[in-house]
Amino acid sequence: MSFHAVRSLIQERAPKLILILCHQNADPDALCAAYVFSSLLRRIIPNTRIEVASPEGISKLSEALSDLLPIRVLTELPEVPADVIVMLDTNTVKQLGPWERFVKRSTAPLIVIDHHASHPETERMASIIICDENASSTCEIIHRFFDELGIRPSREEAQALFLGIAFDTKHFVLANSETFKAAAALVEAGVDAQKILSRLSLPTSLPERIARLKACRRMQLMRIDDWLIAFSKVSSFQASAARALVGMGAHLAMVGGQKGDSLQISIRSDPEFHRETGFHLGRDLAKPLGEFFHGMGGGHSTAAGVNGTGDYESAVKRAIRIIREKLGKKGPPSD
Ligand SMILES: [Mn+2]
Repeated sequence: MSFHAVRSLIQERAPKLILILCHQNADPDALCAAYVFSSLLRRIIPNTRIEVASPEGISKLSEALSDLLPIRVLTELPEVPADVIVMLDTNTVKQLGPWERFVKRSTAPLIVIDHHASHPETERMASIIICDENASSTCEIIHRFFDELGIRPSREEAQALFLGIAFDTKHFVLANSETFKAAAALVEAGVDAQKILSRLSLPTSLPERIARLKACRRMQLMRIDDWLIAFSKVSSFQASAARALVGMGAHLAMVGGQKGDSLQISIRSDPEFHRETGFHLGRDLAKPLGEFFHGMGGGHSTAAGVNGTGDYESAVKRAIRIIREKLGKKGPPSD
């Protein structure tokens, strides 16, 4: 599927309102993709109303980039129904939180553009899916649309695409050759790489530092073969805490948070673990955990998340079982 399919669908439908949705707490990749995709659509259908929306708002870092992203982001759904819905950087409707039901009920065609492993439920719902797991970011996919159309992004568009790509690749650490080609083209289009990269780091807040340190203190460590698996629990900043545990030496870290019955889990692994074992966090761990806890899970090979109903302790037990099974029960587990 390519951008031409998107263009045909939109031209056929002649929509009055196109609604572009980002996941909850929209990160720079989602938001930059939304900005550039909406401005690309404006070139094709200049008189159509296009709105960008993110349930419950965008991330702190995304907010800090607002001077580079001249768009309004709605945190409430528009008062009139959308004729076409676009979901960006979002592989399951669950990531839309309170808007999940709205998207499920809507009869408007759904277009999904994403770089996460696509979810069967999303595949059933979508009219068009442009999903490439090899792309570093949704922004890298959006950048390809310019090539397909034979047009160049403006400096503002190029800056936004560069931001999204740099963010999702952790400053190009996770980039592949295609990513670098895209980055080179964007620099060619006027991006000052150093200046843009400096915009991607925010000082770590005190609550986040505390969460990371608490996660270390509460950590349970286990060893399966030569792999070190860390589990911990904090009430917020689970993703940051999981990253911290991997940074300290865990091959895989799973950090959960529980509010009442609802369970939120972030999982991270280091690239070596994925390379050597083929263990894909999104597919092999987050997805089955999400199903087990009556919620949803998914993500990338080395970063994934789960939302569900249940308690943290049973999630850890379940996760250990899944990891052991997948790693082939090669060696005796130990503390
Ligand atoms: Mn992304």
